[in-house]
Amino acid sequence: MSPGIHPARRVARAASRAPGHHTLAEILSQPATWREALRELNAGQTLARLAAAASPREPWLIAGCGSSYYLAQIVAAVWTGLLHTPCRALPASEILIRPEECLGKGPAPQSILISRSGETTEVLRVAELLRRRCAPIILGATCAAASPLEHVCSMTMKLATADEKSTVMTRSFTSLYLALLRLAASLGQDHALLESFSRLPGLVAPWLARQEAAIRAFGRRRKFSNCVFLGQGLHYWLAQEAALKVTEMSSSFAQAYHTLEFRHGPRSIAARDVLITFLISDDAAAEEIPIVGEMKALGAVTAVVVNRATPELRRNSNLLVELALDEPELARLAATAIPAQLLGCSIGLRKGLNPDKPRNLTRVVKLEKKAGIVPGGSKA
Ligand code: F1P
Repeated sequence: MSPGIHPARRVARAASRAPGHHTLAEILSQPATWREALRELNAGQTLARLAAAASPREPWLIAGCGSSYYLAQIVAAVWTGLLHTPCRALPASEILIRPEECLGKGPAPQSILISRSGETTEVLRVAELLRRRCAPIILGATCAAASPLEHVCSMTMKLATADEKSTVMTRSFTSLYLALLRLAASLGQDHALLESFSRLPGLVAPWLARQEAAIRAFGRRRKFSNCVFLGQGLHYWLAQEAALKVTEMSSSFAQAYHTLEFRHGPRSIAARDVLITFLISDDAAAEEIPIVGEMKALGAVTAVVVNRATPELRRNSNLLVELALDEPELARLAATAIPAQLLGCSIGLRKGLNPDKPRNLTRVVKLEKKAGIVPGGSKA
């Protein structure tokens, strides 16, 4: 035991070494982090520079890897709706493997590259490719205060306050989401959405304080052989991200489907040791809610994340997480992402793993320079 260290500091130091300490702290810090990250965005020049440079009604290309790719898919759907222009999301690897198919023959489209670290090789190489293909805008979206990404992008949105010690993306994911949502709400002049950003952190903080213990206890209580996440529309990509969180933090099998697609075959895996989590959307709730009861009848363990619960959901959910937020669904989506983060962390701890140091993972995926799909051997 180190002599001379104040007992309180000894306790704090021991706590900081506890498995999952950083990951859990980052998950629980999200409402406060969102407030700071949005303040950082408002204080920066990204919004003004983007508004000046963006071509309205021109398409956008949005790319990333891992969680940042799933975020790219969510942002592409949101930007398409708010800007009324086609926005397409792709994994960075696909653009490198099939540049002509992804970028067409002429100049590349205005683009957004999402990378928490700003160091992921595939993303950097897409940035170089977009420059060679004369993309009019290459907006980097990162949580790194300084990174190679900003040197290859034409402008960079940096949310350093949302960066993490952890390997797994949690608050960086939701903060980058809210910042990119804020940009589109401003460009698309969606005033109701714009007003929600200042309220959201103050509404989600007490909600999270009330919900987190029950969600974590639920993840610890049972042993699941498989975790399924279901969602329609935007929630499908949030379901993909949720499945990745559980896989990364707990080295567990997890997969995502469109909710109504689950009936067309995958439901064959419903069983007593399978957790099926429903991310209920506003516009498809009437079609999604009956499936919760169907899966419960097959013996599966059901968890539901919904804005307003119904008596049917209360009857058929083993875990019900109700947001009860009178805010636009696009703003609520950041809160909808949190239960799966907590589940992944608690399932990992239950398995005796350390979510702060996920098995087989590194915080950044860096590729050696070699011939093949990427420059140094790119076909582009
Ligand atoms: C992307 C990423 C993460 C994944 C892991 C490895 O990183 O693939 O999504 O969870 O941390 O890196 P980045 O490009 O967003 O830094």
